[in-house]
Amino acid sequence: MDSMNSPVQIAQIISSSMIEREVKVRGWVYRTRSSGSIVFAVIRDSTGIIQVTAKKGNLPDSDFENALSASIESSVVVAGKVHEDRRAPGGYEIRASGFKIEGTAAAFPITEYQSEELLLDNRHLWIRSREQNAVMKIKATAMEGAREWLKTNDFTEVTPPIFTTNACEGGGTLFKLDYFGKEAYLSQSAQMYLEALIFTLERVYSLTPSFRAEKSRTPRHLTEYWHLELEEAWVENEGNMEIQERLVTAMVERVLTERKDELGLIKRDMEPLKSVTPPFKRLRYFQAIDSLKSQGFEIEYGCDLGASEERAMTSGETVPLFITNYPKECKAFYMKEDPEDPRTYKCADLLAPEGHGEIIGGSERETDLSKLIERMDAQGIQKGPYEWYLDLRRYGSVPHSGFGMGLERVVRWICGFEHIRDAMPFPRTVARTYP
Ligand code: NSS
Repeated sequence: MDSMNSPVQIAQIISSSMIEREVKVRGWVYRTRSSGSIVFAVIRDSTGIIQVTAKKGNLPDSDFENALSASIESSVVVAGKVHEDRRAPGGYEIRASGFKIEGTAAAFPITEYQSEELLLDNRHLWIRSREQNAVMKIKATAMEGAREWLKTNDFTEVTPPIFTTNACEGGGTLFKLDYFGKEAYLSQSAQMYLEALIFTLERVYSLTPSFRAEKSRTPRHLTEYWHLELEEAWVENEGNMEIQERLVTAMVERVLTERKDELGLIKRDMEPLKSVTPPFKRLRYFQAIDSLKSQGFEIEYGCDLGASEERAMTSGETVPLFITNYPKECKAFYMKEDPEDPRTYKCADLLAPEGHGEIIGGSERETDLSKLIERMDAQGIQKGPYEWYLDLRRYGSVPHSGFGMGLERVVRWICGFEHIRDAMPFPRTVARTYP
């Protein structure tokens, strides 16, 4: 068998007519059954599944015994001829002339109906499922769509640090660590470093893990997530929103073009995604509160929107929605005051439609040094660790804006999942760091 043609991927067999061709595939046993002299084994590889039939007499006896004994998730190398078979998954099967076992699998702990807990405990094995395979491909394609858009729009990718000594998004959600006897933190956001980098590169982005020590056990919070952050010199809040809507659209379009099969496999209705095109709707925070009040929500001006409020704002929508001009008390000190409504900042959160809620937080940045210092003092923020940040306003400051996108929040929406952990191969939540 080793002397045969080089192996092909299962998707190749299914997409191009390889009928009557001798092929070799390498993969894992997805399911198997036998009726005495014939074994039906469905094999999966990274690209799909295909049925292999091994009939006693058509392959060496020892290979037939291999086919008979290969347990679920054993790794195998199979050779044979491709036949059309309407009853087989994908419409083709391989009639085996060789069947080797590479690595035998012990009784697989995951069977058809399992509790969520057991699946999470066995995440290292559950990621082999076809659904998880599809999600990871969708996520990778969304990132590719983003990177391509960023490249064509003159953004330079940069690599900010993860160890930091200042909080970007407030001390309440910082993971503290002992850094050779001094206190340091895991980054919540690369923003401040990106702000420094625009003074040399003008338009920058980074994709890094961000860490939030939030004890929120909700379907949209992770303690570690992938954060796509952009920062743009010479761009004001409106331009920042235009960049967001074009970037999000590019990501969704790329997934719709390249990942139809995967979206189908996870049973995602693709119609709502097709209507994602700029411009996205814009609503001021105060209008949003009025609309929520008229829907019966007990909410007052001055507090951030919660998950149920965000759901109510977007559940009937298919296009994302910007909520702009949050009151200052809701948001971080670095945002730019809106001269037309100084109660508020020139900022926007982008809410994903179909009830998914916030996927991006962004703003124009305050360039007035005295305003920054005033706010830090009022909020009791020690200026020492931020001196370098304040320097950015002292040496050739320019108007600038930026934002951060939670990649798993975006994938959760694109996939139509209830829980954000399904957008991460090894999710980190308040309750879980294993496996
Ligand atoms: O806190 S944010 O709203 N904003 C920032 O961190 C800014 N400093 C980003 C910037 O302007 N460069 O977080 C941004 C996004 C937010 O909209 C979510 O999509 C995501 O980061 N995010 C999270 N995703 C998953 N889990 C958690 N806990 C989480 N927190 C924020």
